[in-house]
Amino acid sequence: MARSKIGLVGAGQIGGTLALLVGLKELGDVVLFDIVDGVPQGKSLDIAEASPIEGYDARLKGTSSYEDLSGCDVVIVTAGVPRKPGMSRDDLLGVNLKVMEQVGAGIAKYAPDAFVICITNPLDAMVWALRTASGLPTHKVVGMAGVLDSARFRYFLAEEFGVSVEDVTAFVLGGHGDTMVPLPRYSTVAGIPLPDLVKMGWTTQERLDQIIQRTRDGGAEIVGLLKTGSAFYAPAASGIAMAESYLRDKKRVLPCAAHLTGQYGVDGIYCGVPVVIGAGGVERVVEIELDRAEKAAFDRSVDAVKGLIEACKGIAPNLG
Ligand code: A3D
Repeated sequence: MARSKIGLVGAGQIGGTLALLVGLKELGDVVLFDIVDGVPQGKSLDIAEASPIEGYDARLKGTSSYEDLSGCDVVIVTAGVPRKPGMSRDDLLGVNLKVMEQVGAGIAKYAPDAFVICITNPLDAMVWALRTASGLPTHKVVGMAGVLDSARFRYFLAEEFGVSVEDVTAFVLGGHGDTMVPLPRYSTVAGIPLPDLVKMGWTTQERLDQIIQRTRDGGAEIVGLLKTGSAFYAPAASGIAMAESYLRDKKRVLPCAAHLTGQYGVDGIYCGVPVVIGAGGVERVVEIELDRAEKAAFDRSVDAVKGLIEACKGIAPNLG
């Protein structure tokens, strides 16, 4: 069977890490695309030269030509600019919207059958813009945010409890960023929900609230430490988990920014919800019951996403 072909649009910090992970996991051949000539070519060659040491077989090609995306099974988009200290994700809107229009047109022309994962911020608005600009079916275009947000939550919880990250599951809903909604009652250690762990004396409600806030601020914490650029190792690992679920038809249940058509009372926008990703793309949206407080928090998050999409339509009316 021919190897899968994975297009990575944006060869910056996340794009380069994605290419390395595709190699290490032998997910397929890589086309690394960027508008800055030399960068995708240089990174591809560097990663290819690591393959004899790590023992992976993959062809890697760096390019500035959209034509090279022809026949891609998966395209992961990180093109755009990342945050600098003091910037919110939303500050990136105008610049990255134009990038999504270009990238969407390139995907429509050369890789219309691909499963497309958007990582560019502000995520929930950019995945909407990318889907609209590309015209691809909504179940084939999805945004990465929840996998990263829940990984951060899981890591902090595992640290707090002194248990393996493998045994901690976490559930987050809503938009990426400050309005993200972690759901403690659906987050567990080996199946034991967090509120029960508080009752068992494993932690206190106060500590749990601090961890939730740290999760919400997870991106800013890294931006503040790095001072230039934003997180890239964990975001790349998150994108790869989604790509792998599609390519290997694993049908993993992952929190992703998915196009909603009435689920959770939301219609026509992208928002973070648990979905099943398999060979059919987004095969199912998992809709759980929310209590009153959770629904209110989710609705606030949805309103923030709607505001960003309206701003996009103001800047680029053709996307409306
Ligand atoms: P960076 O290292 O700057 O890479 C972005 C790359 O995009 C650069 O190499 C640019 O040359 C390239 N680029 C710019 N315009 C275009 C274009 N029109 N076509 C093709 N390539 C272009 O950034 P990064 O890799 O650190 O981050 C990439 C994006 O991911 C940013 O928007 C971040 O804010 C976002 N991000 C999202 C998350 C989420 O959880 C959603 C997490 C971390 C970063």
